[in-house]
Amino acid sequence: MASKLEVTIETAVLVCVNEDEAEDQLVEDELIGLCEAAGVEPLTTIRQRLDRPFKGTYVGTGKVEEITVLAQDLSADIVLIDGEVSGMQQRNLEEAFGRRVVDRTQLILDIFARRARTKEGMLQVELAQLTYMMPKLMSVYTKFERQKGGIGMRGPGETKLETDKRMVRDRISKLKGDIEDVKRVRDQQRTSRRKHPFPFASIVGYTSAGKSTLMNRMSGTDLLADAMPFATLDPTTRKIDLPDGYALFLTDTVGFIRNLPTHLVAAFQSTLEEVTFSDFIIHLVDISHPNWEAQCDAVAETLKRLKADDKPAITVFNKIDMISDPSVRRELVAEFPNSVAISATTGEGMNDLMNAIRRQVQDLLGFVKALIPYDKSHLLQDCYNFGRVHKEEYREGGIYVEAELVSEMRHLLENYAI
Ligand SMILES: Nc1nc2c(ncn2[C@@H]2O[C@H](COP(=O)(O)OP(=O)(O)OP(=O)(O)O)[C@@H](O)[C@H]2O)c(=O)[nH]1
Ligand SMILES: [Mg+2]
Repeated sequence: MASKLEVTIETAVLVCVNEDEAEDQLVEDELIGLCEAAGVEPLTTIRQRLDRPFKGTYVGTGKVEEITVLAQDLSADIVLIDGEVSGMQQRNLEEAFGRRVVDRTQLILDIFARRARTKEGMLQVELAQLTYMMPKLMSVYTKFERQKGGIGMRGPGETKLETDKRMVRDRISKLKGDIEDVKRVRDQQRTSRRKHPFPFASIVGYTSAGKSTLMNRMSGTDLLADAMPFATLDPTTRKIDLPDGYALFLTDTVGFIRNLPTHLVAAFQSTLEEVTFSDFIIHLVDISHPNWEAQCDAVAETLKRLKADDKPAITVFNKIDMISDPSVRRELVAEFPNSVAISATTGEGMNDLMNAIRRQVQDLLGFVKALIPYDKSHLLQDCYNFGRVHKEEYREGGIYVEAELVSEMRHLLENYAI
């Protein structure tokens, strides 16, 4: 890991474009949080209220001038735009500002690049970066061609563009191949876990909601939990024992954010599959955050993009230690179906959460009565290992069991069911 001293800090003028005045501070705070995580030092923030960005320069002409002067006065290294900027807009703005322009997607990709530790993480980040940069690259070249275009110049320009395009494309397809290999390993792991018929659940939530803190509390892991956004990149799965002999596999994974870049979701498909393959979802909400409702919406939106929005979900209001008024949590829990309130830090409410999860697991289990032939008696052991056995009797035709089992295990007993 690079030491703090080696990290170069770039200074930035931040540009926030949003419609709703009430959200100004929250939008700015979130961008500042992302800056900290990316090693960017914010100097000042400029705002423009727009319902949609200008086509050519993202912000209006007046704003472009204002930013140019300010960036010059403050000797900012970069101008950071809180949105997705097209290649053409980026080029126009860089020309006007006389300095580099970085957009929100690039900033988030940069944080992911810093956080990536595993091979899978690094491959996914590089793929996301290249697919995001590709069209911008094209736009830069297009301009180059236009400038140098004309008799005698077109050939070399095009050749260089073609070569570079091919190089990026080759690298993208190589990355996709490598990710496919890593994905195969992950699929195998998942299949082998599926042989243990415990249900699967994922903790999802807005970044910094406390997912890793909760995972650490529930499973005794020592995952990095940090106030900075995107502390977690790679998913971790652990078996969790529940009250009354139930159990499940629980995954802590990457956090969501509003306007999560599309390229990131696409490149992180194999990581996010942990969510897609879950039997149910534990949606963790940071109730101490002033914008928690909008954060919930952003999570719901992302789950929809992952086609995981129809899964059963438990809503878990976290950080209740920060809420002094106990009536607030009572009202919330009453208002939201299948919800509990906890503090992952102090452990308050953990019994309620464990019971809610147990109920969810119970819902996934089915009651089975079967007569297992004596030569298949290992199946009885499986029932004990992977479910809940209520009755066991040694009869003439075999072992009679009554048990609660997940569907995979019920399937194994199908032939002997009574
Ligand atoms: N007061 C309080 N702080 C909490 C609680 N749970 C988590 N935190 C803090 O919130 C911050 C984020 O916690 P994490 O567990 O890293 O959150 P995460 O959801 O895993 O975040 P990412 O992996 O970055 O998406 C840390 O500083 C935690 O100490 C809680 O119940 N109460
Ligand atoms: Mg985390």
